[in-house]
Amino acid sequence: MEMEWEQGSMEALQRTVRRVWDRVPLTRSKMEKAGVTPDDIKRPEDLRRLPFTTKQDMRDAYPTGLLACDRRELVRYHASSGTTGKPTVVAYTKNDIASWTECMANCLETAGVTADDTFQVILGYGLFTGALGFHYGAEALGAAVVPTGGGFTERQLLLMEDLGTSVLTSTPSYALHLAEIIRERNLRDKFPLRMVILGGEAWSEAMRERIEKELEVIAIDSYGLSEIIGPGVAMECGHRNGLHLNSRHFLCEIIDPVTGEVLPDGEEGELVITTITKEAMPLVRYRTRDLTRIIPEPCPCGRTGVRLARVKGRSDDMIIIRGVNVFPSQVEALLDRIPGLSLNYQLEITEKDYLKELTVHCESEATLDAEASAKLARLASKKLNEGLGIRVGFSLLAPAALERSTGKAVRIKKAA
Ligand code: DLL
Repeated sequence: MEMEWEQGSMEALQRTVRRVWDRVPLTRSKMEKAGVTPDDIKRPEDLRRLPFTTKQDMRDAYPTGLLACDRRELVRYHASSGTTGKPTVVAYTKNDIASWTECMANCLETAGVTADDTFQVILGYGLFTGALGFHYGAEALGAAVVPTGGGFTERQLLLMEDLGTSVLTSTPSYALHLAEIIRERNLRDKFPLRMVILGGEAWSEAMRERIEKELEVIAIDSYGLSEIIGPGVAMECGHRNGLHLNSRHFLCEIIDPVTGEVLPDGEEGELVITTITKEAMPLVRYRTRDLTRIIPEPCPCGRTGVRLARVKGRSDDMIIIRGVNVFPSQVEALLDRIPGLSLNYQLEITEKDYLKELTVHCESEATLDAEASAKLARLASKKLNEGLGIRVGFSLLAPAALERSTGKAVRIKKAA
């Protein structure tokens, strides 16, 4: 299969490979093991000769072992929550922030945002890449940004009305929650909202339809991940039938998650991304663990680059609650620090008012009386909320209440 690349992509890939070879020992030693050097990368097919970079590599290199620049060139850090209590840290140079801004501005233009829009950012500001990515991109495009951040529904509604918000970005679950309230209170006529840009978690076509109908808007899918840059990796156009990859900055492949073989266009597998413009933390063949496929047919909008189907979900067990990533093992590490709790636990995910909620069920080590149980449950609840940074439910179980597994434990409780 002949790969179609943008002009300049080959040179950009060669520069990136040379950069990690020269500056990132971990990646260089993987390349040496794979028997490939920067000089071997001459044609698009040679991309496949390069070793994968994995989430485990990011963990092993915590916090900045994959840096490919001098520390003094850094201007920003972001982080996403990790499995062992340690987050995955990502870093940016000035040029990286400029590329990211360009990526986001491109993406927003693809979605149909213009300088005339008032753009409300309903995503978390802070270590999460979501809000600041959209923020910079929308400003660069000339839109008027309203940086409300996540939550505080009443204030969101107030500012949407008073400032005339025409486009907002949030997670799909929050957008649906907002839509419900707007309908209940009959507020739809109060603002000129015309578009919502949604991402950060997997969502279905059914969810899109509901949001579009409820809010009388178009809902655009937006994809990205911190390790690669944040949001701004790929975005849908107004046709809403696949995500246009930002091909000037990223190369993508779809692989069989088990064998690692590159799959032909159209087949579903794990998305692998190579960054070709990043300076601080360029990643070669990063295994995203996200499942999708390349849509081979051209988009009616006329854009010719790579188009990805909606990301179906992750190939592993990550749970995303209100845009925040939660891993079972991360919960485990927190439970482990609470005296009196066993490590026999299960996570239950429910949906309330279209928002995902997480409940942690965990056994106590010993049989406790009512007062001691209540005290332990309160402590566990507090520690979990603090440790995860989101509100979670907690239920204390008696010893041996959960079914034991002979193989891997079932950490995610099946719906009844
Ligand atoms: O969620 C970046 C982002 C923020 C993208 C806002 C779009 C909008 P992380 O916290 O590192 O970064 O989580 C990245 O979230 O690997 C996917 O599993 C999932 N994800 C992100 N966007 C989508 C989407 C941000 N549109 C991880 N559809 C990714 C499905 C998505 N899953």
